[in-house]
Amino acid sequence: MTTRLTTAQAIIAFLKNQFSERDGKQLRLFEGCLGIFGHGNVAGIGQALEQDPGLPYYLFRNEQAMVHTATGFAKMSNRLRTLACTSSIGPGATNMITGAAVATINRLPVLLLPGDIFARRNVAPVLQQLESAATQDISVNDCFKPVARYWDRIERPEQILTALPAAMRVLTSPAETGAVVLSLPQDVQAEAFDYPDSFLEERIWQVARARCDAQFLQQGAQWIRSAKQPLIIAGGGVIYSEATESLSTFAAQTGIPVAETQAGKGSLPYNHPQALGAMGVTGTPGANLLAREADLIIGIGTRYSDFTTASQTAFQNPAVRFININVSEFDAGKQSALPLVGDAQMTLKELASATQGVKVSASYAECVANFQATWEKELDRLHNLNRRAPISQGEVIGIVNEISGPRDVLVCAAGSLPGDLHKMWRTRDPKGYHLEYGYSCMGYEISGGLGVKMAAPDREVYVMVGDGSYLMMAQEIVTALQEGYKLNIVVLDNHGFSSIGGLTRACGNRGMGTEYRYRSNGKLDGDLIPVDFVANAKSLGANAVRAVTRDDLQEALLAAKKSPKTFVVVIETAYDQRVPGYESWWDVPIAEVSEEASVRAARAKYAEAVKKERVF
Ligand SMILES: Cc1ncc(C[n+]2csc(CCOP(=O)(O)OP(=O)(O)O)c2C)c(N)n1
Ligand SMILES: [Mg+2]
Repeated sequence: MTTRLTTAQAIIAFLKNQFSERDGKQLRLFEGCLGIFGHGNVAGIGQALEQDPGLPYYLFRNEQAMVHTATGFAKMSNRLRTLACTSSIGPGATNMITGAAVATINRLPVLLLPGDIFARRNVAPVLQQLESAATQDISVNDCFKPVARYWDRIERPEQILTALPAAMRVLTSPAETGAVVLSLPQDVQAEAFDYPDSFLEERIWQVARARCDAQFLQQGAQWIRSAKQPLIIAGGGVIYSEATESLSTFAAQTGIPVAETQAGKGSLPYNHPQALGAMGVTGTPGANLLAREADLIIGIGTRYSDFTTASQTAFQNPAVRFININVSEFDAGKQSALPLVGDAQMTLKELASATQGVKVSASYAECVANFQATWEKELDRLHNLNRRAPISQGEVIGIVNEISGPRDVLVCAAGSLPGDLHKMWRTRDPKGYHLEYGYSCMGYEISGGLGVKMAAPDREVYVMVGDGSYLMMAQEIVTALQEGYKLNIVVLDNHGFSSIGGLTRACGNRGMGTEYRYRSNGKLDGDLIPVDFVANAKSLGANAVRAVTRDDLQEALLAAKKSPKTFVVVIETAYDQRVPGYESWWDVPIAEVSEEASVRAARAKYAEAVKKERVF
């Protein structure tokens, strides 16, 4: 039996019938399709979506942003469901490339359906077509290739019979997932074919809990037994695998302390006895000092980014060894580790039974407890840093943290906030801390936050966003209002790039181009440019207020909590009242020669620091 459908109609009919299943729990793989129509998709995918409301359609304002929303949705759903994204050809398509990179780098599933130039070719060059004198087999959509985990161009309607299942396999594979791109030539979208009915039936994609090699597991248990100062680094994989309880049990049973990466934050509640806080460049003193001395690092679901390894200076014990628990063989092999290639939850359970009776020394346990207590005191100091307007970013974080509920979600991505949040946010729920820090993409905050809210409408979502990121991408506030998804957005206005301004000064420079100032006498160092973020947010339809003091901020956040619609709180923060770094370093190469003495001094310090970088 077959049904005659256009390629686009068949794609939509197929997508609405896909499910994921893990631990016996079934979810619709695609909760909807986000999009912006143009001539490259409106008559194909657009026609199919209008005809078949089985896959709900959400109109967005910017294609990059809609991919962020899909990514936020997938991350909040522990990669068990996502959203599809449709764009027109040309600029609509290439606007999604940054979004695809975010998804792939963070190992999060999104399905992108960019329109493409005619497969038929006779009318080329069509509007928005990139031409090549060397081949007719190229379009701007080829730019997706390096940022996609699966990329395909559908030049005949029957190709989706094999392309779609391949795409679904990648999306639902914990080890391979990322952006999947199916390029859809405008003419092929509208072409009809007799699709077998079996192709369009419900399919359930089982998400496996892979077990690691039994012998490797025994070897890992042996290494743990003989370790004197072991440390766990918990990455995003712990949370995606829903392994937080297994980790909590394993840490409590063995006494091994746990440091968290940005994606792994929330693996343990902040007050768990083995929780050491944040690892790496944006880390806490306890995590970084113990990492430096550790003889065994157990990395779970981490990709060991330079922020985690402090540019490979974090682990200084000459005898340090690594055990990596990871679904991806690629990540498991990093740091020359003993690779336990398997699901985090499953492997942690097996490791817990293989290490029965193992316990860290009393002095090591005491050291962990002391670090915890000292850090709580430091947090109190940071929460009360300035007390006068403009208040510090740390104070804003403390107040938002206090007012948010235990199940609410904090969303952030770029600027100086991620580093401060990583250290300071007291996470109480495994899904309570949502940082896009694989790509740290300015503009993810509000659009990604919308995806979080779509995935968990029963939780309050707190988007913390710098003025720079807000100015880059705030337009999805309109989409949030359109769909009735309420966001609490806190805009921290420090008149520019506090993060990069600090960085360039640390490199011996004077901060050129990192503050929002008028050009004056040929330089960008005139008066500050006043931007009325409250008026801006109101003009989009949101509720918005300006807070100046700590009390204002508290009051505004309480009003936001009660508000049924998206609420924006704008607060000016001190540009240079910053949370310091603790016991870590980040490799940002400094000019080897310069006329500036300050740059030469910074270079000399850099040349010393870089010597600590290790190759494993
Ligand atoms: C899309 C994008 N462009 C550039 C950067 C580099 N970058 C990182 S932080 C930053 C400044 C962010 O400014 P703001 O949002 O105001 O945060 P602040 O640094 O003031 O905390 C820039 C330009 C980036 N991460 N993403
Ligand atoms: Mg700023």
